[in-house]
Amino acid sequence: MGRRVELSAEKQEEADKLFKKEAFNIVASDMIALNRSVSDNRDPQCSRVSYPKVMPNASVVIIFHNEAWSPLLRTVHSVVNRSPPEYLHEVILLDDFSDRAGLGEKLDGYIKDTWPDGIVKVVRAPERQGLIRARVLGAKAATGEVLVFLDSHCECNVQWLEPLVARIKESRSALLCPMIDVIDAKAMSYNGIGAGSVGGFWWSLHFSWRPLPQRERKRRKSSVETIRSPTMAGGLFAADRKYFFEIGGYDPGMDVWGGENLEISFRVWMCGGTLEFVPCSRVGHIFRSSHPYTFPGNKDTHGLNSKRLAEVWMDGYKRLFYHHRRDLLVINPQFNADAGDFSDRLQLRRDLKCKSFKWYLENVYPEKFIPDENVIAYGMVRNPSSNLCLDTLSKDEKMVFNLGLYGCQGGVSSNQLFSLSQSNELRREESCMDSVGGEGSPVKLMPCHGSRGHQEWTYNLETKVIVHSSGKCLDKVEEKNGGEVKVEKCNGKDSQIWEFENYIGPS
Ligand code: UD2
Ligand code: MN
Repeated sequence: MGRRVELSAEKQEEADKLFKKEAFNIVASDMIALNRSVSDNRDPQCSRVSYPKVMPNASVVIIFHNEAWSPLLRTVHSVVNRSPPEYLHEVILLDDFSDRAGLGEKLDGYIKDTWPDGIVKVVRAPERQGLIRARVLGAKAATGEVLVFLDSHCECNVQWLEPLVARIKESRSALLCPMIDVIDAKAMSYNGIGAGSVGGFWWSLHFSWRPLPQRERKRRKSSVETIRSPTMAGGLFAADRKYFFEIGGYDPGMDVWGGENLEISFRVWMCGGTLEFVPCSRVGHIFRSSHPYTFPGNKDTHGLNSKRLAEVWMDGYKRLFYHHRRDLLVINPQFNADAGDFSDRLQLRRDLKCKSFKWYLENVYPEKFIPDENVIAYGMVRNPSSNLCLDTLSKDEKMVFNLGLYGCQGGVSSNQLFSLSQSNELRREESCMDSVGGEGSPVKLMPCHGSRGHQEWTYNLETKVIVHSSGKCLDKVEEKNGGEVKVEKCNGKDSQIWEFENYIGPS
């Protein structure tokens, strides 16, 4: 039933050792039945939905490179066992040139013995493709009406397939994601808590989970209705097979891992389709903290793939990506910033007559904060007497931490990019400067709450002081890199003087 695995001390030791290689607990996984059941954690409303008699059938494409045996086969068993045969056209196991023992003849033999009807097919890539081209190979081999992509370490929950194909029957231009449940990498328990309700992104072009937006709360009439999402995590989704290719499949110039999820998300919205999360379809996934495979040539494939997507889809907003990745801005052989030729993708965008990225931001992701648009000021926030600037000191911005100071970097460090918003927040993408207001209390960066109070700051252009809602002034503590800032009684001294790199003014 998806419960956690308890290991003896001895087995735990072995598991810890292997964890480094696999990035999940393979000892525990090997102890669990390949066809284990999981608890039905859907909204109770879901079991009362009735689906049409006739729905499109699906090819489930599972790509893998050197995946461990038990998670791979548990994925396949869960697909076959929990999909109604009339809608499961085939399962395609696309082997992206694995060289791990057991994934060759042994796998072929197991599949032939277990599913003699041929429902599960193995297709092998002649050389390493990376996950993006591997998925396209799998999709080309598929003949079902719908494509469903899965990672090779998933477990499908009860009735996972029906709501996906039912929605595609209604809307062929919808890309549909099941809700992703977490299979704990250590205990291998199937936990019904997905990380968030919809997908977003950071301007560094990493994916983020977001809470359910207000507008979706309003729009949806019931909890079983699909949720429109600006982006997807990438691995688990369904699409009408023909539509998937009509809108350009994937960018074949993208290597190994990363970026393709945002690329297809922006593309489907901008080119007339939708991206929807399906609450009644749930699939577990083992979230691993590192990649248990090689990156040929040691390339930063996430960076290079993201550069391609920024160049093709983001119009002028690509500047915000390059602010985080100046190293990718110029083609410098030393930094390996050559993302290759993407003229075919630009042509695709023209052929499909896709809308602008500005349209996407305004209509699909209106809550996305744009650091240099509709703001009072942005850029470095500099204390002139010391030439120190406000700086995140590279801390994890999903956490709460004390804001720091660092020598001003002339605009080349994204850690020093701050905005003074129209609602008087001093902020980053998601986090705001926050002070409880007591004299000498430190200033923290924490999630923006949007209701002013501790997060309200006003800038006085004449006196160059930043005044907190408590009436106190932003003050630097010590004149050194890594020093902190605090609020103090306003005194007009040099330590309370701040200049914004770009001042636009209130609108
Ligand atoms: C997430 C996605 C993943 C992909 C990635 C961004 C989820 C749950 N997972 O990372 O699907 O979109 O973000 O690129 O949304 N693989 C190959 N060839 C390779 C490398 C990987 O076939 O060269 C396979 C791998 O065996 C796995 C799948 O691709 O089945 C995804 O790789 P991952 O699980 O390492 O990615 P993940 O979940 O960290
Ligand atoms: Mn994965």
